[in-house]
Amino acid sequence: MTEGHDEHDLQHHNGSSSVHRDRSGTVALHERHHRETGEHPLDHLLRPGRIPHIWCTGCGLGVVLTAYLNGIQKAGVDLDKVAIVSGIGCTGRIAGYINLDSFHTTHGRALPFATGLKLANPELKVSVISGDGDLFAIGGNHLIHAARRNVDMLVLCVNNFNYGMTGGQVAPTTPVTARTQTSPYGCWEHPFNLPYVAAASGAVYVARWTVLHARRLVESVAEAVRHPGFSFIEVISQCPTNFDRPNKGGEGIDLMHFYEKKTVVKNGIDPKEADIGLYTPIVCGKFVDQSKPTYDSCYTNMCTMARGGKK
Ligand SMILES: Cc1ncc(C[n+]2csc(CCOP(=O)(O)OP(=O)(O)O)c2C)c(N)n1
Ligand code: SF4
Ligand SMILES: [Mg+2]
Repeated sequence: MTEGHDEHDLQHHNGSSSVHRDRSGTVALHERHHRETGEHPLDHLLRPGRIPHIWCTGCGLGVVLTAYLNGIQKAGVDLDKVAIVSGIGCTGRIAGYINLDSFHTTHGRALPFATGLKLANPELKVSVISGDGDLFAIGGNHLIHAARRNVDMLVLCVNNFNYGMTGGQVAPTTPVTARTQTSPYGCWEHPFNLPYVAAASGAVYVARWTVLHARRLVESVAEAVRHPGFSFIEVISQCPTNFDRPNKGGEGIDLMHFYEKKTVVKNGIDPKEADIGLYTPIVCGKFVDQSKPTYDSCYTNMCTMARGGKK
């Protein structure tokens, strides 16, 4: 993928597609629509005008998109009140393919944009969907502070261990010894363990899945969207073009087999035990699920207090 597709870094897609869009959120209606029209049950949530997509053969991002759409429907929230925000990258393209209010913002700035949306309109259910580089390199500062403040939103981070869109540079998630365009002899930097960073920063819901765990990811998205506060889900996904090729990890299907063999689900463990190496076993699961007051509710209370109790 090249960044040439990003001539408009900031785009607002507000649902102008002519595809039938069922706002009721009920699966039964979607299935009937599918039977009657022959469309895929998720077509009403996609923008056919933006297809064909830019993703490479064997990339895991299609699974993430499908799982998110199924999860947000399963959450049972009003789809008119859902806002999706992304930064820049192959992952960031997800926002533009979804036929809901979606914003493709600048690199690393999805979280401040999403925080502003939420504060201006607390009724919104905000989801940020972006890559490991976008959220933990250029946007790392925003990530830790949004988690610390417990802003009510879901952050879905696709970790493919590199900057996929720009040709496969080293990222803060690249495992030690992994070869990338900018670490041709092997990465020697210590990578972040993303669930550990999110949890230590204050996230109230933290989970990790791979693209093989599509059903668990759907459940997790539905649960996290309903969970008040800052929810963080990491999805490990292959990048057969730019990461797995130099590291001889194989094609997309080989990586799916790898996830099948090498992942272990350990719900409830301390996320600091969930480090990842280069093609070493991956611990998945829901690691954190707790409650604390959200930034937006505290802010609203403080405003009420400052007005002498008037709402
Ligand atoms: C301010 C700024 N710096 C750098 C870039 C170039 N850039 C675009 S996407 C990207 C990396 C994306 O990596 P990641 O977030 O991991 O997403 P992926 O493509 O791997 O899904 C970079 C560095 C940019 N668009 N804007
Ligand atoms: S395989 Fe890599 S470069 Fe290709 S679309 Fe997926 S993340 Fe981007
Ligand atoms: Mg990436």
